[in-house]
Amino acid sequence: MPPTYVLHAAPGAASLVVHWLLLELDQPHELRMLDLARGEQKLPAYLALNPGGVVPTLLIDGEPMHEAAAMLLHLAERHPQAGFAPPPGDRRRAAYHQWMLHLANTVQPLFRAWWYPAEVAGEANADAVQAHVAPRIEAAWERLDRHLAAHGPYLLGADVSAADLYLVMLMRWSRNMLRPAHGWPHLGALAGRMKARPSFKALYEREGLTEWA
Ligand SMILES: N[C@@H](CCC(=O)N[C@@H](CS)C(=O)NCC(=O)O)C(=O)O
Repeated sequence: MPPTYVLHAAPGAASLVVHWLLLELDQPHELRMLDLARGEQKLPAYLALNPGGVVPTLLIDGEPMHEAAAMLLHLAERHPQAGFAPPPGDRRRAAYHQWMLHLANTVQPLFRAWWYPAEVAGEANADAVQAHVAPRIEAAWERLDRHLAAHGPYLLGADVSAADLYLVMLMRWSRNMLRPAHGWPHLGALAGRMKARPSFKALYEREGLTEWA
């Protein structure tokens, strides 16, 4: 029997959070690592699975799915016993959707602009784009930190959810910026707790990561 879940990924990329959730959910899966520097994500066979030419792509029983945030929502709901998503009717459900969508619509696209500034305004304006984006990322950390201070320690309060995994992946992406997210006290504390989970160690081992351990 082929595995139910096959994740097309690259070390530390947006696939990381999906990989992390699969580990947390204890779901058997196959990882197919792509070499982004060599452009494997733009090869025709991969574009047939993910027309955007980006990672991740998750095959579920052979059916491709794209968008990391959608995968988190779907996986957390498909395996409710692990408690990574408040079920329908739960009073925390609105906040869960709010933060998942905030991370997907607001924070992650800022990182896309940070990593690929030429996409926004051409190679000649890459520095200007980064200079403009960095304070917007910092403003996002400020807002999230204030939320955690008032309503934490996790995004939904007392219990961890898929949104926390997502937030910590995005925080990781800021590790080499002038003001990395972990410098905000409540965000730093959240990252510390999430990094202490056995799944984080397994994730790092499997993706061959060392930075920000
Ligand atoms: N919205 C997409 C964005 C995915 C994305 O931008 N992935 C990056 C890595 S973090 C990528 O594949 N970059 C290679 C490229 O754009 O060619 C998602 O969340 O799945």
